[in-house]
Amino acid sequence: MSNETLSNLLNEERRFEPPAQLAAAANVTADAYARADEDRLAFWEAQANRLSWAQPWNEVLDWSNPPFAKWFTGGKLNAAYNCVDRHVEAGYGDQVAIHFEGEPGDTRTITYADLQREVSKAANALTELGVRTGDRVAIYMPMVPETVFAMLACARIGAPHSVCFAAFSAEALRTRIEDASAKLLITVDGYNRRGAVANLKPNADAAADGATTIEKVLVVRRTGHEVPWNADRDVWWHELVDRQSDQHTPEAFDAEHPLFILYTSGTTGKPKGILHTTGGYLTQVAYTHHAVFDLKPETDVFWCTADVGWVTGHSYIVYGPLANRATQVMYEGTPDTPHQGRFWENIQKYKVSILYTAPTAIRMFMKWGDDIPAKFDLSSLRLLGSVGEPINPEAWIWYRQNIGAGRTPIVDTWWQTETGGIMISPLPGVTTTKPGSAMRPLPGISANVVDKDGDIVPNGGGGFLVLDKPWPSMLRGIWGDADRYRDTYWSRFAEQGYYFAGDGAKKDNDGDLWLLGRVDDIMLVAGHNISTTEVESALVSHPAVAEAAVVGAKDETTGQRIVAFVILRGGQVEDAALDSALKDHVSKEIGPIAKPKQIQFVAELPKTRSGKIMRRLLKDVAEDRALGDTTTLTDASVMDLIASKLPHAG
Ligand code: 6R9
Repeated sequence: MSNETLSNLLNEERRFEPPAQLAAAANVTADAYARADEDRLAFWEAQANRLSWAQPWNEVLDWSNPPFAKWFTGGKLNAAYNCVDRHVEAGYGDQVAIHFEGEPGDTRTITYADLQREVSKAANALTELGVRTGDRVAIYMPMVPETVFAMLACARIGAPHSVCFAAFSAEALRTRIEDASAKLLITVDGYNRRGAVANLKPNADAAADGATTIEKVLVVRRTGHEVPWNADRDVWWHELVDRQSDQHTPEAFDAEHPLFILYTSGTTGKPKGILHTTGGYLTQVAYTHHAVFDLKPETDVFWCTADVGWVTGHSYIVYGPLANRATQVMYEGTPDTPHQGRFWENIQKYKVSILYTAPTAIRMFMKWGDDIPAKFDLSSLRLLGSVGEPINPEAWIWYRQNIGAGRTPIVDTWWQTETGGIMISPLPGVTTTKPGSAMRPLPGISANVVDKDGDIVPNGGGGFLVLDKPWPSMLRGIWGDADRYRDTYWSRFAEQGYYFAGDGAKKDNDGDLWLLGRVDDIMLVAGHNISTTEVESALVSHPAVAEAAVVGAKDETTGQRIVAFVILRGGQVEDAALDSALKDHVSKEIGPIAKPKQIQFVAELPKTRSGKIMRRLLKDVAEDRALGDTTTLTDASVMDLIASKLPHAG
């Protein structure tokens, strides 16, 4: 990436120091970096000791067969025991684990003692259904507490779970079931979405019909509407689970026992089943949740708005927070049901103190307008987090001003399904933050930016983000495909032995990191590499713009030309004057080379269910071609709307 085109983000001069009060009582202080640098393995050993082990490990890290890591070899533990039972045994059974808020407004309060009973009953039920240690269980569930019970019940008996987003199709579910040869499918009759019932059972049935490995389908009753029923295969959760004993003795499993498989779609080819194991994964998610969110289990209320079917839900709704005895909010529905202030109403109602959400949501709130959050009491908030995409500096500032009252720190956390836990992030009590930067690797984590030859770039340079040392929650492979694991992540910089994350990044003059999006999305305009993130951030820094997605479309003269899809903030009018004002604004912010050739005003952007913009589809539209695979899209009709608005460029 050429430096001249990357000056925009690095001109960001605003700085935010940690609030003194937070810094004074922070869970993790600056010395953690030095301690971890001095002896990385001893550092992670100390973090592993935050958990309860049935048998201690012999070796912290076995890296004798890279890229296949083993952490805490010989150690034994049970993940569900660590997330539930030990808190009850320590006298915290009455502490609320989950405040569940259904979309229609129904609520459930689940204490740690309740959680222990529910997980134990579910574990007994799975055993009765014939699930044994090592068997795979597919979970096709929405945001309801039974999803957490089911995941922990699997962990408790050592049966790796494979959670599949409730919004995925029957076919997507079927391929995931088959790839993992799952024996049991756990699903739900339906769930509430946008004021209506989303019917899940027919999809689950279609997938189970096509997947020969499924023996039984366990069905949670959430909505109570009538569903098709196959008496040979289907079992109601309330009939089977409710009659089980609420006592269950957890067995300790090897630190490297598989905990779960989670599929990432990627852009091409069949989904990759990312494999995570028990000891290292739980160590890193517990530590990072403690360090990055500064959780005080006695007083904080944590809310991660991700879906549990995404890795963020696995690590920061289920395993990290519960290992740390958090009290958290779990919300079933969408942010605009029944009104656009629902998130803020939830925060006010449960006095949420730590909020973890995604840039896509933040930009949507910007679009809806500042007056909506202003109607609610958000004074309980003390820390805000972001994950999923680069956060544009203006969205960062909006978040801090409008949600955090200008006083809460923001932790922009970079990580992946493959990394299992947070890798790059500020520490809220230590780091002076820069809007738009994830700052630096956490204590015990090592990352760098290299050029195409794998040479480390100096401060001020840009290139590819790599992870140059193994970390405890790293993926242990792709389920059933060791070669693909090596090829995908370790072949690009094989000589150096680096893990290639697939993201572009820039190191500023202080050595802090700025993530620039997937390298596949980087545009090449008249010989210049331009990152989509930079142009999008420039557009979002214009007061009329809420959200932008930029793609490089084929162009005869310049190789690629920049096409921008722009969502305006509430009350703005799209006209020719604004069109040229936005082009000039980008030109001024970054340089004439980055000026979009074409701007298209749109109402929505195509996104995956986890909120990432699917630029690939926008590129199809910009290049006037039939759309590629749209199966991971939240709402496929969005593309028709966008395509119908774009004047065909030819
Ligand atoms: C946790 C999660 C991983 C990809 C990752 C990167 C993007 C995530 C980010 C970020 C910039 C951040 N990403 N967090 N980019 N800043 N704070 O999102 O996992 O769904 O596997 O996606 O998301 O491109 O490579 P996953």
